Amino acid sequence: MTSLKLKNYKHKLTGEITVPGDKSISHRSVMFGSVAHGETIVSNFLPGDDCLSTISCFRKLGVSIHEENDGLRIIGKGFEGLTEPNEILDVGNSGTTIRLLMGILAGRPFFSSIIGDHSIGKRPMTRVTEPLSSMGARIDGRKNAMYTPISIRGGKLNAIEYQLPVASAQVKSAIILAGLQAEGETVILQPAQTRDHTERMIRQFGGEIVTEDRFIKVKGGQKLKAATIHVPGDISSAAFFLAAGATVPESSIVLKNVGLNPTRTGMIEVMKQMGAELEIREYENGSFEPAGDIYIKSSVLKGTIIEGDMIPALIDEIPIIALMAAQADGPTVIRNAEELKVKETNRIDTVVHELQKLGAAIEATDDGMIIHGKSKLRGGTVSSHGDHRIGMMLAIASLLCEGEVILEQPEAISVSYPNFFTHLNQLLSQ
Ligand code: SPQ
Repeated sequence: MTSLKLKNYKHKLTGEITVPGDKSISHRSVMFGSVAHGETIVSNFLPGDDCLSTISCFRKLGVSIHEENDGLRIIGKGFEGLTEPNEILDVGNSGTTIRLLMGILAGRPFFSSIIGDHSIGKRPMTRVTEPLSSMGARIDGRKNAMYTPISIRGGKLNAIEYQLPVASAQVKSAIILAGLQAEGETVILQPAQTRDHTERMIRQFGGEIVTEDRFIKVKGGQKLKAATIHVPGDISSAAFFLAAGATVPESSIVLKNVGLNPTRTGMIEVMKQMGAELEIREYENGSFEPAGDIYIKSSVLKGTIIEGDMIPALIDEIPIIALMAAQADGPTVIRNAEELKVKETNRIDTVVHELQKLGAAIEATDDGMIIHGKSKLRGGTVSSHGDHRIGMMLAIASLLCEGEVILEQPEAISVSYPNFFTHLNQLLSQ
């Protein structure tokens, strides 16, 4: 196990960085490029471990994917161009890869088996295997297809009408991807709006999908056409530097080319609510995914309440929001975020335990946490527990700790932000 010593107490951050490509959009660009017809070009693709796992799975399914410059060239031959893999598909640490991949494989007339790492082996898959089985796929796996290893024998699918039991973009996307291959029209009702990258990408690949309020309708048998995709920067990666800029005294930084899809910008709304001094300059480039530059300065923050329909728009940012809240005046309450328990780690537990070790006044609740503001943070030994977002949150926490922080398992960060420490050092060195 590796560890990293971090000590930059209250060292201001200045300058600008361009955060790497969005992870959710990068995954989808490989998947849609693989099932469309023709040559898809992807630029600003995120070369994080999770997205590399997606590439590896689609190569095993017979797709030619070339890594060129900062992007990809994918030769798609339609859904029917995918071929039975003669190796096990390994999704590594990536929940997005396994769940969306199952949606695609559900409609393919061949056998595949899927595994992932230790963390994936603990994440619930029934939320996807159940609706896909009811569409006609034959799926099995450990504990009645709850966990990996999973096997799928796909084939002819029927459309379904399905009410999502959880607000999850991954479950929604898996059903949409199966729906594109099914007979009839699939109708999905979401309990709350979740990230809509799949819906936007279908249109970009020439497909049709209807989104009305919380209903989504997609017809089967559509033929997707290759596209050119520019991936904007990942707001979930920018989030770590937004929090650092707001909490470390005398900081002033610019984050360039950040994706500003309204289903992902919950953290920005929360920061405004907390009194952060930030400015957004959105580009007017007509892209299928909006983007812009974010300017952030150190700010006097106040506690807030985060709950209900806001949660899906900032679910991955809660670890770093918790750290920011520990520096704010007054308490912050986070509710209705039980989905955190089934991420790469149980993020309620890992956030609370690791921040407590550094001296934060934070407590776990059944569906979130309560963070008492203005905590004086000391140093200590903490761990990412193999979760990239916990690792990055703790690295930012070290900027606010009087003593040295030793971060165990920092390598997990390469799942979504391989050059995180290069960017951090760049902002600290100006
Ligand atoms: O891919 P993975 O491992 O599930 O990644 C995470 C993350 O923190 O990067 C969650 F752990 O992001 C999910 C996110 O939480 C990515 C995602 C997507 O691309 O569709 C949707 C969200 O998950 P869910 O379960 O709410 O649909």
